[in-house]
Amino acid sequence: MKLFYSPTSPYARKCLAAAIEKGIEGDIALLTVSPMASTAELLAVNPLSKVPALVLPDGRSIIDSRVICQHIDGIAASPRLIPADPAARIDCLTREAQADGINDAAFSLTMERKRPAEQQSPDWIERWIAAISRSVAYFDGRVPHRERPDLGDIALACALGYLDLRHGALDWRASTPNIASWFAAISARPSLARTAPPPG
Ligand SMILES: N[C@@H](CCC(=O)N[C@@H](CS)C(=O)NCC(=O)O)C(=O)O
Repeated sequence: MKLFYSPTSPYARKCLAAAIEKGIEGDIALLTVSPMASTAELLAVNPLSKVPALVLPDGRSIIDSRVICQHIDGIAASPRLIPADPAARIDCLTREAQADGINDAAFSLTMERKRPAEQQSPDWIERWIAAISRSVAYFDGRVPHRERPDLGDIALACALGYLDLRHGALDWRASTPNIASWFAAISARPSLARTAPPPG
């Protein structure tokens, strides 16, 4: 399989970390691309020009990190990243969606702040920061105590890592000590340590 990947993308990191947790990363070749460059290779697999995108051995492509992670989880029976029990599954996927929502707001904020100052929207910036802050607080009140992380946990760790990478000034740990401790511990797992974004 080929994974269109960017080392700074929290969505792509989630997929690679999931593959490492499943023990199948050796089956995945990384193709590092900048989605903003919209190369012909990336557009051929994802007309949205977004990473991650996964190309299967038979040539089919899968886009969107949540769909890719479902595929990765189905490749090997264990460990399960998405629980089989219907209620636990929905809980896990909801936490993944919430964490990805942090990424959506944080990525929008990153791109907005790259625009000339006079073109930036203070209203949108305020809205994205508020969404991030509420979502981190949501997780602070629901600190996971699982023996093994599930996909929701991996997604959350990748989202918090992206906040550190791009939005350190938000100082998300200041009012969320519970999830900050959890994040410090889970970050030592090989799946997350090996996929940590490059500094800067
Ligand atoms: N919902 C998508 C979001 C992917 C996404 O937005 N990736 C960013 C990189 S972090 C991207 O490729 N952006 C390019 C663009 O928005 O044009 C997923 O979960 O895979």
